[in-house]
Amino acid sequence: MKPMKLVTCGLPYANGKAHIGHLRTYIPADVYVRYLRMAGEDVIFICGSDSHGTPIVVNAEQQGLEPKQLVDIYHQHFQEVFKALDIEFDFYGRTDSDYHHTRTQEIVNRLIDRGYVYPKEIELAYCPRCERFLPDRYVEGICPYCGAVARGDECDQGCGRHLEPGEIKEPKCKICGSPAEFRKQKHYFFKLTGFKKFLEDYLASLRGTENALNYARQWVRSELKDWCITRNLEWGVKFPGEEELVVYVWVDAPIGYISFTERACERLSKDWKEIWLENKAEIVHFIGLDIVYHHCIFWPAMLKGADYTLPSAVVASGMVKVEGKTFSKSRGYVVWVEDDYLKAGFNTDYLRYYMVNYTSHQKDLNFSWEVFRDKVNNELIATLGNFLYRVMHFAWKNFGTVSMDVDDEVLDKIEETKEKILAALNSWEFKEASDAFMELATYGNVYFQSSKPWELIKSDRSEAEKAVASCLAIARALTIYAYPVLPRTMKKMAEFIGVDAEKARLDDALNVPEKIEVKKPEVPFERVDDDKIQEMEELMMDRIRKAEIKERGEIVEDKPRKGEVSNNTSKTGKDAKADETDYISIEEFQRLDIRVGKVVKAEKISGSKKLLRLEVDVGNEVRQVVAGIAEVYRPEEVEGKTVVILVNMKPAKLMGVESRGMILAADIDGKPILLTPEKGVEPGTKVR
Ligand code: B3M
Ligand code: ZN
Repeated sequence: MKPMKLVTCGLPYANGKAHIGHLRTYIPADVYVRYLRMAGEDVIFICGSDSHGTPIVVNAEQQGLEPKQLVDIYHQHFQEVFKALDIEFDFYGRTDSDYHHTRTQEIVNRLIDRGYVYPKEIELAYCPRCERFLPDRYVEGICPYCGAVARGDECDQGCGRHLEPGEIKEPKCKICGSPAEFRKQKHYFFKLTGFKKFLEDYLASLRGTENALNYARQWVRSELKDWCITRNLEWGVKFPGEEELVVYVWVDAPIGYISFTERACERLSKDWKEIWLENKAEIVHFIGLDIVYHHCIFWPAMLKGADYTLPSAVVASGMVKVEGKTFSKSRGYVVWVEDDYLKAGFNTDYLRYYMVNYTSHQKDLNFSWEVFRDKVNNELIATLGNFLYRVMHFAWKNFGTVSMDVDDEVLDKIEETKEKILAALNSWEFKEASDAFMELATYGNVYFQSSKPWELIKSDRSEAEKAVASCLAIARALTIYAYPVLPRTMKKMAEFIGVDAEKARLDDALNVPEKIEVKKPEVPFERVDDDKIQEMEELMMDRIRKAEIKERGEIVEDKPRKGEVSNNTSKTGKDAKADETDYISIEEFQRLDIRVGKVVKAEKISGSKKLLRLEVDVGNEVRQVVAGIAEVYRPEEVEGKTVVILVNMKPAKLMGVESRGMILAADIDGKPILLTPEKGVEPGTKVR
C-alpha cells in the first residue's frame, strides 16, 4: 500500500446552484475520506470550481455578466453549501486561478514536446450572423451517431457520446438561432489513438466501481479518435503559442486535480510531487457516471503522455431521480440544496445519511420527501437515536460513572462491525458501511431490551452495571463508527460519554476505558413531521407546475407563501380528489378574452431553443407574445398563420422579452401544435 491517498471529487461547473445530484458524489466521497482517516490513513481531499467551458461563457453572456463574475458567485455558493453539509476539502480551488493556468500550460507543453499534439485544418461550425466560430455549446444540432438533438460537444439527450468539433449535423447557432456553416480553421489534436494499447492495459488494472470500468473498457475497444483540444474562446487557459485559442475545458479541468493538490500540499506542508510525479500516493477520483469517458480515457492518456502519476481508482456514483422521475432542472424535478433543504432547517446529517444509505453507490438513487421522512424517523431515530439516548440517559441517571466490565460477545460484535465497515470501503459500498453501524445499533437495542437493566437494578446493582457497561461500549463504538456519516450528531453524542469523535480512530471503539463518566445526554435527532414533508412536497409540485407552464411559454406566477391561498392546480396524491374547485363557472370562463389572431411577424429569441417572439394582430392592435413553440415551428412557418390567443393573460417577461398574451396549442407529449379556426376568420374575432 502506498503511504498516502489523494481523494478528489469531480469539479462542479461554477454555473448554477448546488442540487441533490451534486451531493450524490460529494457526500459519499467525504464519508469515505473520514473513514480512511479514522482507519489511520494519510489522506488529502480536494475539489474546486470548474470555471471554464462554454456553459459558463454562454450563461454569463445571457445574463450580461463577465464569466469571472458568474464564477465568483457560484464558487462562493458551492463553498457555503459544502461547509453547511460538513463536506470538508483540504483545498477548494478554482480553475481560473493563475496557478492553475500555469500548471495546465506546463502539462500541455510537455505533451507538445513529446510529440503527442499536432495541428490540423478542420471544418468548424461558424455563425455567419454572429461572425464567430461556435465551439461546444454555442452550437446545437443532430447527433451523427444516434440522430438525437445534441449540443456541439456532447450528445446529451441521446447516446451520451462525446462529439468532436465539426461532427454535429445540421448545426445551428445557440445565440441567434441561424443555421451555421462550416469553415476551415487550424486546431490542435491530441494523439489519443496512440494510447490504445496503454489504455487497454491500464483499464485492466484500474480499480473502482464496475459501472465506470465496464463502460471505459468497451469504449477503448470500439472507438478511439484523436481529440481536438483547442477552442475559439477568450475565456480559458491560452493554448501555448496561439493567442486566439484556449485549451478545451476537458483538458484543463482535470488538471485542477493537480493544481489544487499543489495548493493543498502547501497548506499541509507536504510535497505534491510525491503524489503526482513520484507515484507515492494512491489517487482516487469520485465522479458522476456521466463523466466516465473523460476520467477513464482522456485523462489517463494525458497523464501518461506528460509522465504524471496515474489514478488508482475511479469511483462513479449512479444517477439521481427525484420523486421517482428522472432528475431534471428544467422540468422541476430537482431539490436545491440551499433553497430547499438548508432553508427548511433539517439536520444536515439526515441528508448525508440518505445519500449514503439509500442504495449502493453505483445504483440510481431516488430522492423522495416521504422516504426521507421514513428513513429519518424509522431508522435514524427509532434505531440509532433511540439506543444512544436510552442507554446514555439510563447510565447517567442511575450510575453517573460506569465501570466498563464489558461482555466478550459485545466486544466481538464491535470488532465484527469494524471489519464490515473496512470491507465496505474497500468495495466502495458506502451503504454497507452505514448498514453495518445500523445493525450494531439494532443489536444494542436488543441487548438493552433483553438484559433489562431497569429491573436488574432493583435486585442486583452490579449485574445492572455490567449490562449498562456493555451497552455503553456499543454506544461508544456507534458514535465512532457513525461519525463519518453523521459528523454533527455523533460529535455531540460522543461528548456525553467522553469521546472526541473528531479525533477518534476506528480502533478506539475496542479500546474501552476502565470507567466512563456519563453526562446528561440530549436527544440526538429531531423527528421529521408530516406537515413539514407536505410543505416540501408542495414546493416541489409547484416547481414542476411552473416548469410545465414555462415549457409552454405561458405566464408563471409566484407560489403563495405559507398561509396565503394557493391557486396551485397540481395536487399531491393524497388530496387529489375532485371537489368544487375542479369546476369553473360560466362567469369565470367569460373573463377569458380569447380571440382569433394573425401572426404578422415571428423570430427566434436569442439564447432560447423553445421560445419564439411573435407579433400578433388581435383585431384592434398588434401584440408582442412569447410562445414556447420553437422546437416544433420555424419562424417562417408561423408568419401569416391564424392562431387562437388568450388576450387578457397577465403580462410576463420570458428571457427578458415581454409577452402580452398566450397562444393556445394542443399538447402532444410536451410538443405544442397550434390551434387554428376551421374556416377563414378575421383577426379579433372572439372565441366562445
Ligand atoms: N465540470 C462537471 C460535469 O461535467 C465538470 C466536471 C469536471 S471534473 C474534472 O459534471
Ligand atoms: Zn447520439
